[in-house]
Amino acid sequence: MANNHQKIIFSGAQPTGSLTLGNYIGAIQNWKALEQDYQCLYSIVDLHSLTVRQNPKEFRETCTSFLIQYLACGLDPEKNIIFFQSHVPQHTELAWILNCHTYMGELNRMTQFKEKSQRHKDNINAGLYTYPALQAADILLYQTNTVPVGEDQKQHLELCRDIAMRFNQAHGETFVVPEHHIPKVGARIMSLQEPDKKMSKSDENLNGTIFLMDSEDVILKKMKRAVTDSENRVVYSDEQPGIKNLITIYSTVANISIDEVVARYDGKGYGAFKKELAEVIIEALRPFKEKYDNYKNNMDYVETVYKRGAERAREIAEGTMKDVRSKVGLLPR
Ligand code: AQP
Repeated sequence: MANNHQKIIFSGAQPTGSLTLGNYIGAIQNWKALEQDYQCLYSIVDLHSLTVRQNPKEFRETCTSFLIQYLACGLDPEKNIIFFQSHVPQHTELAWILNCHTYMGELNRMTQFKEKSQRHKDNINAGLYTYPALQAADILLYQTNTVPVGEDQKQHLELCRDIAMRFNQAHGETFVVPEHHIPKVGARIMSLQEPDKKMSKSDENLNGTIFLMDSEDVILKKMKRAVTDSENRVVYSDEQPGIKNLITIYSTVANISIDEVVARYDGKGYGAFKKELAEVIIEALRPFKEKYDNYKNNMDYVETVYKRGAERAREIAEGTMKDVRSKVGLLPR
């Protein structure tokens, strides 16, 4: 359990497809940096993935693979609480109560709902619509102080804060009102094919997304095909969104400033830049791939990690739920 002075961090990713370089740069890379100073909870938010139809067998495999990918990214299960959202039933219990404190007008404004309902016209379900209330429950259950996320989650986080404040006002101080932590560089990694769209796990154009699990050859090919422009100058400018995105990726993965990247490739063409960027990514992902294979061969350990993680998470979550149930007037069990 967190000691009284330790701030709480919560974040998560949906287990659909496989983790992308966007997820890594926008979120997971920062999660790792926080584990020394904070009590961090990192969840695989499997219930959120059910807003899209899943094949049960494949979904179980994807969930397990996500947990292994978290570990392979270097998240330490001793320091952090790593768990599946569905293993902590308090998430859905609180989500219902928060649904009753969320207005339809607010949900109607969520851009992710609008985008996803465009993409899945045959399945615009109520879960997709009320997703932000479940996400608010994920965060508020743990009295989270800070949520490290990519730029795309900012709107949901603002709604989460509004729900927390509304609840506190109606029932008395119950939830910590969380802040978001959005990285200054890399908060929105764009598709390699359509640099005006964010890089996404579920993009049908696979060439737009680099997955952490991609082989070296695939990374090189995707990078070579990345959309740029005819300028052939490595310049960080809104006029050149494709190359701007690649410079951002270089800077965050190699951990050097944007200016340094630009200076390094001054006078060199896109060919050399893209090839070396692919090498930087491949190098950075090498330990990830080795660790992934090791964990994959040690499933007993992986199982212990998520079971222990859920136990620790349930203990904290139940503390909050006892208070919430009492505040809204439910009889003690
Ligand atoms: N392109 C991105 N750039 C920076 N950060 C990103 N994140 C996602 N895409 C980018 C951040 O990664 C964390 C986990 O995201 P998620 O699993 O909740 O999924 P998402 O935001 O819905 O991302 P996807 O890849 O687009 O998933 P699908 O295709 O399944 O909907 C979050 O902190 C997010 O900000």
